[in-house]
Amino acid sequence: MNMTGKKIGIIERYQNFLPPVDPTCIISLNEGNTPLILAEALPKYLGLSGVKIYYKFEGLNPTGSFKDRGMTMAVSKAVEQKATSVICASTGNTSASAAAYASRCGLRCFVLIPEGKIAKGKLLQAYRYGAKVMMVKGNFDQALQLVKEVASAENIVLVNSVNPYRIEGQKTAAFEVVDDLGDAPDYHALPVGNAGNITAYWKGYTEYKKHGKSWMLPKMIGIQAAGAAPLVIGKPVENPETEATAIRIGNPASWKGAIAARDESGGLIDSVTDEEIRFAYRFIAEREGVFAEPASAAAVAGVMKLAKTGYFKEGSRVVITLTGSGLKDPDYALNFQDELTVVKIDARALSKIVSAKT
Ligand code: AN7
Repeated sequence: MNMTGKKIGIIERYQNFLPPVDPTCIISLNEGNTPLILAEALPKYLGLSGVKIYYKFEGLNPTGSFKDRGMTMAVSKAVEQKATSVICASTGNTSASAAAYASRCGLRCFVLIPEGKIAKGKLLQAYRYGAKVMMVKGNFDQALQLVKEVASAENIVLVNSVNPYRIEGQKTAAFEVVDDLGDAPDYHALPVGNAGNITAYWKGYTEYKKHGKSWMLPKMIGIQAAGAAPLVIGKPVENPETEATAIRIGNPASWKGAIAARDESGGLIDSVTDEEIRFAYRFIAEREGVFAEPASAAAVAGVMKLAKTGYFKEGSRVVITLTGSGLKDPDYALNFQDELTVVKIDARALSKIVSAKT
C-alpha cells in the first residue's frame, strides 16, 4: 500500500496476478490506470447506435505510451538481478520508456533506432532521459537482431518484448478494461507491430477469466499497416513501409503469440492503408478530442473498415487501445497543409474571422 495515498503503479496494483518482484526493487512511475473513454462521434459516424465503443487511452502513461506497463516490470526485474545496463531496439516508444525507467534507478540504457524513421518526440525523450542513442542504418528488425546478439553475449538485460516480463506488465491493461467494464468486451482492437501487445492482452484476458474476474473473452482484432503487414500476408516483409513509424516492422518477434490470440479468440488480423490511418487519426482528434499517434489510429481505421462490412453485432462492446500520444509525432501532425491565419492586433478583424460560416 502507498502511505501517501497517491496513485500506485501496475506492479503494486496487480501483484497477485504478476510474477513476484522484491518490493525494494520496484521501479515505477505510477504507470497504468489509464482512462477508458466512451466514443461519442465514432459509433454515430459508423451508424452503430447499438454498439458501445471505448478508447483505452494509453497515451496518458508516464512516457506517453503503453510501453511503460511492460517497462516497469522489465526494469524492476533487471534491478533485482543486479544488472548494470539495459538495451533495446525500438521504433521509438520502447526506447523512450526504457530510458525513463533506467534513469530512475541509475541503470545505463542503450537504444538502437532505425535511421530517420522515428518520431521526433520519442527521439528527444530517449536523449533527455539520458540514454545512449544509436541510429542503425537499417530497419527495426535488423536492429532487434543486433541487440539480441549483444545482450546474450554481454549479460546486458534486453528490454524488448522478447523479455517475458514486458508481456507480463502489459497484460495489466486487459485487467483494467475488465475492472472498468465489469467484464471483458466483445471485441478488442489494437495496432500490431512486433506483436507483443496483442499477445499480452490475450494473456491478460484469459488469466483474468481463469481467476473468475470475468465471464467472457473478447475477439482480438489486430491491425497492421498495409506496407508492414507480415501477419496478414503470412510471411515476413523485408522492407516494411508505413507513415505510422511505430509499427514499421516486417518480422514480429511475437508472431506466434499474435496468431494464437487471433485463432483462440475467434478474431482476426487485418491491415489498413496509410490513407485510412490519416483519416482515423484526424477523426479521433477533431471529432472526439482524443489525440493519439498514427499507429494508434490504425486500430481505429481497422474498426472503421470492419464496421462497414457489418462485422460488429448490435448490443456489443468494442474496446480500441490507443497505444500512444499524438504529441509523440509532431512532424506527422503538421503535414496536413493546415492554413495559419495571421490576425493583426485588431478586434474587428478577429470578429470577422470568427463570425464567418466556414
Ligand atoms: C504507439 O517502440 O515496437 O505490436 O519499439 O509504439 O506490441 O509491437 C512500438 C510499437 C503500437 C505495436 N502502437 O505494438 C517500439 C515498438 C505504438 C507503438 C505498437 C507500437 P507491438
